[in-house]
Amino acid sequence: MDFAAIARLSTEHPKPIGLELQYGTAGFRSKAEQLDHIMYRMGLLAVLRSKQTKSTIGVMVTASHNPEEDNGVKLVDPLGEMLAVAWEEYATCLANAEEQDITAVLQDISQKERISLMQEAFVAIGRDTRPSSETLSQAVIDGVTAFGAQYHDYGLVTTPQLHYIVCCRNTREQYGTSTVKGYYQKLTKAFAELCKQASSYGDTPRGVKVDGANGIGALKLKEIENYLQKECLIELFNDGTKGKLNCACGADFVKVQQKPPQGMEMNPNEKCCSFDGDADRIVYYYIDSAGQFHLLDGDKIATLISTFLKELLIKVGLNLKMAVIQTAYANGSSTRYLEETMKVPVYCTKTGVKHLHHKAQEFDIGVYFEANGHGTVLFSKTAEEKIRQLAKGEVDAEKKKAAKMLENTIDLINQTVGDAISDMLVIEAILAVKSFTVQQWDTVYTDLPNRQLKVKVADRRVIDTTDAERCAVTPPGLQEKIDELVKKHSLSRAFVRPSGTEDVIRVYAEANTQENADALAHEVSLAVF
Ligand code: 16G
Ligand code: ZN
Repeated sequence: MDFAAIARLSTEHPKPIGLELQYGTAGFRSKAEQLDHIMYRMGLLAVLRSKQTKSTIGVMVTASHNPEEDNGVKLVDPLGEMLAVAWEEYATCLANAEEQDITAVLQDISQKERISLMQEAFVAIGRDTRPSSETLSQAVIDGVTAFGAQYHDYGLVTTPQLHYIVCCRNTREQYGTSTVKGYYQKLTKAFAELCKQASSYGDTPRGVKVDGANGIGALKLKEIENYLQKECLIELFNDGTKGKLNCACGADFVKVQQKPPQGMEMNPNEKCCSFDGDADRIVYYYIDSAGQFHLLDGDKIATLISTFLKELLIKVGLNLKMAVIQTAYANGSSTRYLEETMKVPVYCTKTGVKHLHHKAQEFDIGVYFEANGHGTVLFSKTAEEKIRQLAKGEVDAEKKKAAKMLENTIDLINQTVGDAISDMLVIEAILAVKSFTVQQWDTVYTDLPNRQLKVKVADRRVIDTTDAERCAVTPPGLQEKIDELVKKHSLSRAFVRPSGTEDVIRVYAEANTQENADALAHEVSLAVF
């Protein structure tokens, strides 16, 4: 192993003096100009992780919904999951090491994890459309080659496309063909099959307006359109030709501001959706004839998908355990509707995709969505086998049809991670099959008015939470105060948690009216001091 080469090249990717960064819930995120050394080092770390797992590891250069000037990087584990938690610490350690210590840190990790350095390694690299991404991904490549490993630069891809590719490569193409073209073919075939089941198929062309957040999602949506037949007419806005990435547009803007993005022409009752900057989140919305804005977020999406799946499961008569996984941010109405009306068990985990994903793996079918629009569905191996068996078996026509629809849904969903393009196609297919308008979908249940606030404090770590972030254990007395405040309103709920991505405390409140939700959020934020 040529550690001298690693050390030599690392001087070309120097660490700014005193800069300390942490591999958080979304990998590393910072101003782009602070990230060159991080990229080089993550190239190195990806090689180590690849040697350890004897698999392809992914490196995605993106800062998702952050401003265009930011950038970031995330590692993708063998089956397309988020990097294992133990390795987040190694990532932080390597990122903050002084230059002369880099090789020692690498050797230390190798020893701890008993990694054979002679093992071959392969890294799959992808990037978003940020102006800084190309140079930064070159720094990742420098790290990979300094370590003497092989790589493939997939260039401009969405985050979920890279997750898909990594999974395909490591399952010997069982999950699909490990190219962007393979991804389009897999998804559009499943989508066409699913849409064929819609009784209205062919009568009214169904359309959706998409806000591409001026990012990679827009680019990739244009590509997938070439593979789509006429099942879905996509009208793309914020395609990156005029506006700036994530600037007054995109899923995060729409969800947080609770208003339409700029750059989109909306007519009353038209179905619209927004992607985020790396296309792993999606939210839907429309404006009604009175001009009022209606948001259909991750909770509404989880409800639509799980209801659809449950109805099909009843038809095929398979006794599979399905659950919906949410976070504390899930609107109380969605949880109530799922549990009480749909009789679907609901579980709550801490914020962050890895927590939801992990919990969802415990079920035959685990539907997980964060309210912000990141989510997918996981099918266990057994569930998948049973469904595929039924779909090709000698069963009655109705059963077979339902089994085929479940099979198409399995193929249409990106099980590796939340995926705006895949989720959009799943939603469009379900709406077509059920002959549902966006308004009908919206009225399945009514969201409780809610408010999110952020509070700047000296040290956000003074707040520690339990019970999936719904209860504050420190500082002493805070939870009691919150409980008192919540009691003053009806249908109310509130919690506080330290953000994992910003130096702030987040406050969430919901209540029977918007005024009460606003008041409660305000009162709780005062209690934090
Ligand atoms: C990250 C998470 C997202 C979560 C958000 C919360 C991943 C890939 N992303 O963006 O799931 O909702 O952080 O941010 O896990 P916060 O801790 O600042 O509220
Ligand atoms: Zn994202």
